[in-house]
Parts: sequence; structure tokens; C-alpha cells
Amino acid sequence: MNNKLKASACLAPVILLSACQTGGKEEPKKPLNIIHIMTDDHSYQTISAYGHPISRLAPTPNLDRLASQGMLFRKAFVENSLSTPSRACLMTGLYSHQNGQRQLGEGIDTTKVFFSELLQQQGYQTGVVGKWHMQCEPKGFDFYYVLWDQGDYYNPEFKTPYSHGEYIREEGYATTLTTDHAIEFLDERDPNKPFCLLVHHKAPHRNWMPDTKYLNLYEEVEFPYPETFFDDYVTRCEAARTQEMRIDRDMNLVYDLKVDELKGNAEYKQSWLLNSWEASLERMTPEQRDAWHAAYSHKNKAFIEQDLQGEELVKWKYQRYLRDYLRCIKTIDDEVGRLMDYLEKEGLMENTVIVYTSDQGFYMGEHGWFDKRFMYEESFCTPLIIRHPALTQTGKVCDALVQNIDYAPTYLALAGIEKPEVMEECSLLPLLSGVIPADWREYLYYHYYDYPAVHQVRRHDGVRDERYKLIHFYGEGAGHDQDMNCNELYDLQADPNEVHNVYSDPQYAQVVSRLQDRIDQFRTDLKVDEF
Ligand code: SGN
Ligand code: CA
Repeated sequence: MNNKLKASACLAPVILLSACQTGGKEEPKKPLNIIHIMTDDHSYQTISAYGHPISRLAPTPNLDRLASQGMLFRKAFVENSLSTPSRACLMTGLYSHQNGQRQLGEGIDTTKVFFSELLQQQGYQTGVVGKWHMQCEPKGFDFYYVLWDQGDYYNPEFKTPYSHGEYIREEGYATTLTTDHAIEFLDERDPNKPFCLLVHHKAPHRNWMPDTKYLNLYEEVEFPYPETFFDDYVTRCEAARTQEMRIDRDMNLVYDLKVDELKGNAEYKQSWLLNSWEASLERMTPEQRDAWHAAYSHKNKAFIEQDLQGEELVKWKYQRYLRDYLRCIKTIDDEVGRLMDYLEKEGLMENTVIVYTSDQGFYMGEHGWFDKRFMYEESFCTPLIIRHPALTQTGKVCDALVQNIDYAPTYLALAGIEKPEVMEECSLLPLLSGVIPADWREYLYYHYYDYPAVHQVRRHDGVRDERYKLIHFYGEGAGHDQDMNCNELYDLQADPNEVHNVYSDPQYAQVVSRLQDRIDQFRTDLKVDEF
């Protein structure tokens, strides 16, 4: 990383915005409120503002409304494509190895400062609702209403400062309840103080359970198959073959695809996923369960009668997966719309910055996959929309390379707080002027650690610039997996689907050398301790 360049980009003047937002040099005249909406596993392919063919068949009018009033980031990335690591990046502005949350279950270093604590000290009222998913208590929040662990879709349990450490079950659908609690925070706040509210939805996380009102939505829609749906993984390192996130092989017909009628079959009976499936039905009210069975039973019976095999079966799985996922998105879109309507009604749009993002991207069948974790675009890249009052009605797009470690410095800059030295990155606010500062970052660093683990994606780190991506898979293999020390290079301009690894192609020798220098520099500067 080039610290000289980084420092100057952090101080770049912000043409559109008031003096308070240049990185904490001056006191804010009137601090802006902040709402950070973050879904869980929402792919950019399923937000119509991004224009992907899937989303054209399942539009998201409210997210598009937000994008049309703000800025749509087309090159927004995460540092480690997994929930708890992403959330730790958000709260601390630090890379995974710096904040301690490298893997899903490995706890964050709670001595690290959360941006919420600094905002709170500055007089902001702070709140978080929905999925918290960290092994520590919400730190730096006046108000919280958080789900247990990953949270449940139906009648989930929430913990609040008033529930004496208990998780209390509430009747309803998680996305709607989470928005209810967001509005509750807004209703109860002191209107004379600025606020920062994190709205963290559980949806559309696996196993993609839609609300009862949308159980039949998109039933007649045939979603298009990605070009790489039947990927053969040729030219890639072993990691692309040994993962366990394939729709054809790893997506469970009962748990993931709701064919309850098959749960007695031996192949499903053994799966621990069956317990999760049964528990998710048991927690429904009788009315919810009736609606559920009424929607799925006849479709499931028709599917079983067809006895599909091979390609036909994979295609059926894909269609059911997409329909359920997009039904979950429909409620997300409705609820973002409800929150925006509330803010409009309360006159809060003029002094509130609204950010919409996800904790990472997700595979919608690209490479034959669901889930995330890899540095390949669909999971590395995450949706990001920022609506700043000074940008209203502009509907701009931004193609600067940005990353989730930029949120904390951005929110501190909005509050006029000097960011702590330890935060490597800088605020996104200069980008809202519509001009990318000449010294904006040219490279991103990525690092994934969660192996061995569910989906068996191998450890890797990598760098990406505007056009190229270098990935290094490494580490001891578990079980039948081999030890790894393997590189991939992709030319995203010539090969946007990332199916041609050109690492050993002599034509790309100079690119390999440049990106190798860059990754070495990141590893040294950031004191990365494994690769
Ligand atoms: C669970 C899921 C996985 C998912 C991880 C991480 N299995 O383990 O499919 O990759 O969460 O997701 S499930 O059977 O519980 O659905 S994350 O979004 O929290 O990172
Ligand atoms: Ca996630």
C-alpha cells in the first residue's frame, strides 16, 4: 500500500459537501444522521439498479429509488467474504487479521474501537437492529434489538438492553420485525441529537425462507442461467473443484429447497440440515405453517412425480433457489421502501445519509454455485448505494475501487470525528462529488481464512486492480484435500466470468510481476501473518 497516496486521498476536498466532512478537521455545522442498512448475502445481481438479467425479472423498485437519489457503487468489495469478518471490518475499519475476526466463529478482538463508540462519545444516539452475529455484546450502542446468532426467518428471538440478557421470541417475519424496531428507535430518539442506526437484515441468508405473502411470487418466471452455470473448472487451482457449494451436489432438496415430502428418504435423513429444517417449520404458528404447506405441497408433489435427473434436476433446483431467494428480496425491498417513507414523512431525508449494502455478495448459480467466500467477483463484490442529502435526485454511479473497511472512516468523517491512526483506509465522501480523486487507491487486498469449514473453500489472499486479479490459494489440506500453493490470474476485461486462469501465460508475465509486487507490499505493510 502506498501510504503517501493514501494520506492525500483521505484529505481530498469534498466539493459537494460541507466543510465538516473533510475528515474531521473542523466541527460539523449540523451533523448528519446515518442509517446503514445491511442485508445478509444480498447479491448485486438481484438489485435492478445494477441491471443484471436476473433482476430485470424481479425488480427492486425501492432500492432503485434509493439509487436514483444517490450514488450506485459498481466496484464495491469486501475484505473477507463472510458474515462475522465483514461485520468486524464494518465496526472497526480494520482488516480481518487486525481485528481478530478471520473466520466465522473466531471472535473479534474486543479491545478494538468500534466506530459506534466514537459516534456515541460525540453525542450521536446509536442503535443496531437485526443481525448482529458477533461473539461480543453490541459495543457503543444506546439501543439494540438483535437477533440470536444468524437469526430465524419466522418468529425470531431478539435481545434488547431491557430483556436482561434473554432472547425473547416475537411473532412475525424477521425482515418486517427488524424494520419495526428500526422505526421504534427513530420514534423514541431525542430529535435534538444526531443519530446513527444500523439496520441489519437476516434475509436473504440461506435457507431463503420467504414471507407467507410471497410464497407464490415468480412461480411462473423462468430465470436465466448464468454463462458459467455448467463450469468445468478447467485451468483453475484445485480450490474451484474441491469446494462444497455446488447447486447440483451440495444444495439440499429438503433444507435448501423445501421439498419436505423427501425428508424420510435415507439420503436426507442423515443430514444434520434436516434438524434445522424441522426446527424452522416447528417455530411457525399454525397459520404460517398452513400457508407454507398450501404453497409448496402441490409443487413438491409435481416435482417428485416428474423424477427429474441430471441437467433437468439441476435446472429445477436453480429455479426453486432463485424464486425463494428473490421472494426474500421482495420483502427486503418493501421494507426499505417503508423505512424511506417513514423518513420522508418525518422530514428526515434532508439530514440523513442512507447507505444500503450487504455483508458480501453471493453466487446466483455462477460457476454452478450458491454461497460466497471466494475472491471471484460475485462474492467479493457487494452492492453499495449511498444516498447523501446533497446528492438527492442525481442518480450517479461510481466506479472507484471501494471496500467495506471504508465504512467506519466514512461515518466518522460524516460526524466530524478524526479517524484513529490504526484505521488504514479513508472516507468515501470525496467520491460523492462525482469525481474520483486522482490519488484514489488503485489496488484492493482480499484475504479469506475460513477453512476447514462448511463449503470447504480454501484459504486465499489476493489483489485486484481495475482490470486484473491475482489470487493465491495456500495452506494444508484437510481430509482428502491436498496442500495448496497455487496462483490464478484473471484479465477481467477479456474474461469477466473468470474462467481462464492466465497466470502461466507468458503474455501476462508483466502483469503477474506487477500484481505480485503489490501483494507482497500489502502483506508487508499490513503485517499479514499467513499466506
Ligand atoms: C451457515 C450456512 C452456510 C453459510 C454460513 C455463513 N449454513 O453455516 O451455508 O455459508 O452460515 O454464512 S446453514 O445450514 O446454517 O444455512 S454467513 O452469512 O453467516 O457468513
Ligand atoms: Ca452473509
